[in-house]
Amino acid sequence: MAIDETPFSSGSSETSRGMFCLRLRLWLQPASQVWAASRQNVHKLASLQKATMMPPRKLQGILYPFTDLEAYLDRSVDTTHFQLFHPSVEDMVQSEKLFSSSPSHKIDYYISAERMDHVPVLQQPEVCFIGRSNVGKSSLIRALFALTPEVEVRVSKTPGHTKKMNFFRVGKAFTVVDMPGYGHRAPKDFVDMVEPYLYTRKNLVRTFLLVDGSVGLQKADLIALEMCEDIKHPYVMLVTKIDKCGHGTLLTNLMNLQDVVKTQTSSCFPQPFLLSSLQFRGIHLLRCFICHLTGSIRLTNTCHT
Ligand SMILES: Nc1nc2c(ncn2[C@@H]2O[C@H](COP(=O)(O)OP(=O)(O)OP(=O)(O)O)[C@@H](O)[C@H]2O)c(=O)[nH]1
Ligand SMILES: [Mg+2]
Repeated sequence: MAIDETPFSSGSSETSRGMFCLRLRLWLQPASQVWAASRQNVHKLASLQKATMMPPRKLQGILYPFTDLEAYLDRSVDTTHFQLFHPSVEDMVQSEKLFSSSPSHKIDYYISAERMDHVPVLQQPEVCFIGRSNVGKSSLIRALFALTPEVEVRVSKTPGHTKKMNFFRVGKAFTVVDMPGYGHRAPKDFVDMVEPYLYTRKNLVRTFLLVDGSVGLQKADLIALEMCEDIKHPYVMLVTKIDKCGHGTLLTNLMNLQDVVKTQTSSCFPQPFLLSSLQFRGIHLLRCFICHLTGSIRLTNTCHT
């Protein structure tokens, strides 16, 4: 079945949005009923199938969070970079399957490591999540794995909760690593632990650097950014907790971040990803991006990564 290249281009009519939802439901029907059957107590927005029950405009904001902000931007602002990675919903459906556990594709917590010599040698591509304590790394990983609630990812209001590098296996496809945070109440050996990993990990395909969208870039974030630049390994900025502030604050913080990325970085992907783990906004898009980066899916749309 064919789909529009930009399923929710801004300014699309209610009719086309309605058609889109209908097509999406049709897609999701035959295969997904099987893999959705065993999911109890899963957040209703964790799966695309359930998300499509939302009104079209709301669904658009969940799948492509930037479209919600676009209306508040001056027309003179070039928004190309904010939508470089803009997969079709069909691609998101494919990615969702990778984030769903099955007997032939097990998703599980694998191991925790405190030092580099505890880190397992793995062949599959790996992605890791770094950022200040409390920025929402573990919550984000928990949202990514929400379709497999048996995989326990611990989160806490108290900064400095994650003390070790926690490895999660996604079948044979890739590994996800939750890192301890830096800054306030960071584990003492953060530098001994995380830096060597980032500098030497051979199978690391992407580092995700999280910043809190409700407070914007902090001094500690700029230090982390400098470290990522020094490593010269590709990384991506993720803007978390977008539900916590109004459009004005978020846009100011986002524009400031975009300016820093543009003027001070060379290894950073130009598109920051907007996320709310609480409301599942941007989670489907990020799942798809991870699957794309790790070579786990082939996109139907061309994109510029
Ligand atoms: N409103 C809102 N709160 C969030 C979001 N993501 C995380 N939080 C909250 O932020 C706090 C910290 O979340 P964690 O995921 O534990 O943060 P972390 O980055 O893993 O923290 P450390 O392990 O200490 O480095 C918790 O109280 C979460 O509920 C979000 O998208 N929106
Ligand atoms: Mg954590």
